[in-house]
Amino acid sequence: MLTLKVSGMTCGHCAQTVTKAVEALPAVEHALVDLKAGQVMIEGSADESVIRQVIEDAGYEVQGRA
Ligand SMILES: [Cu+2]
Repeated sequence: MLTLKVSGMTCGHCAQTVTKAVEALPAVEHALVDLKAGQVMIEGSADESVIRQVIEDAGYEVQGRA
């Protein structure tokens, strides 16, 4: 499992947007956003760089691994 620190997620809508964007990747099995912690947990075999790009494209900033 990969956990990334993501800034800019402030509400349930943000969490849903990020979850949907990441789960749209075929190699991602499951994504879970922890709003309070500002983290996204990802299960699957997708490349970290691809996941980061998808989150950035959705309008949020990836700060690194949690
Ligand atoms: Cu929001």
